[in-house]
Amino acid sequence: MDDDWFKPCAVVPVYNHERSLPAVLSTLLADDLHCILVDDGSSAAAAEVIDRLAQQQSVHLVRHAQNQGKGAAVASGLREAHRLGFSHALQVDADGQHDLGTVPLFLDRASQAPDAVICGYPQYDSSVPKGRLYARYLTHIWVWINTLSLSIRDSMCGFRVYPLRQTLALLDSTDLGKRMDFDTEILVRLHWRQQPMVWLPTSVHYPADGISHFHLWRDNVLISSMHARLFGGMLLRAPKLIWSRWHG
Ligand SMILES: Nc1nc2c(ncn2[C@@H]2O[C@H](COP(=O)(O)OP(=O)(O)OP(=O)(O)O)[C@@H](O)[C@H]2O)c(=O)[nH]1
Ligand SMILES: [Mg+2]
Repeated sequence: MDDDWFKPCAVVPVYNHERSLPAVLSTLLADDLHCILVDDGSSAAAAEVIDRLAQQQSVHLVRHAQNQGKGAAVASGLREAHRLGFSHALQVDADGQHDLGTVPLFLDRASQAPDAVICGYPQYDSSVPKGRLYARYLTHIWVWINTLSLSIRDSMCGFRVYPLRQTLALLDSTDLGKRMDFDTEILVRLHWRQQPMVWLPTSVHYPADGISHFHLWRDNVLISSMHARLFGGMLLRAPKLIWSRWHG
């Protein structure tokens, strides 16, 4: 892990999650990670907390003057990570839902498979809202169709390690969804590029007083149109996808 070429950092998109962010950040810093916080146009009160946290050593801040969406925030963070010379970025949500005890394992896997995206797939406890759980199945089915494969186990989990060179090559060549459609779209498009992926289970907990900014209507409409767009892309690539399935 301390090889010269392997330089991981963490990228944390933040939109008004100032209550849960301090604990997330201190866990990442305790793991010796540089952290890039992306304030995605948070409220003045949240921005104040973020500013204070960003004064610590090893913390970098990127700020969007206006809210643009989780995808846009992650993309800005990945670009900043690459600019700062990191090789990999662990993307973690700021809402404290993920078990950060597995961060060293995710990084270890990334150092062993440096071209791969290391993806968490969620293990929910009973705190998960059932509606959200069932809605994910619709996305799973679309992802299976749009990749002509079952290999993406979960495309929505906000806990993964991106290899930056390969990921930025994709970001520079395609306009990806800027909101909650991003997490799924980037994995499907990386799969189309035959990017290796490693899957690790990760616990997800919904705290009783947690704040979700998922907009039921807006985000579901965006997610549906993303699946439709990807369906068109899959049809164009179907011969190649089928070929690589049987010969790759
Ligand atoms: N929802 C949302 N989150 C954003 C935005 N910009 C950055 N984020 C961050 O993206 C991460 C995911 O946001 P959440 O609201 O937890 O969305 P989610 O995890 O898909 O939804 P839940 O399952 O309800 O938690 C958090 O770290 C947010 O702070 C935005 O515009 N909207
Ligand atoms: Mg969340």
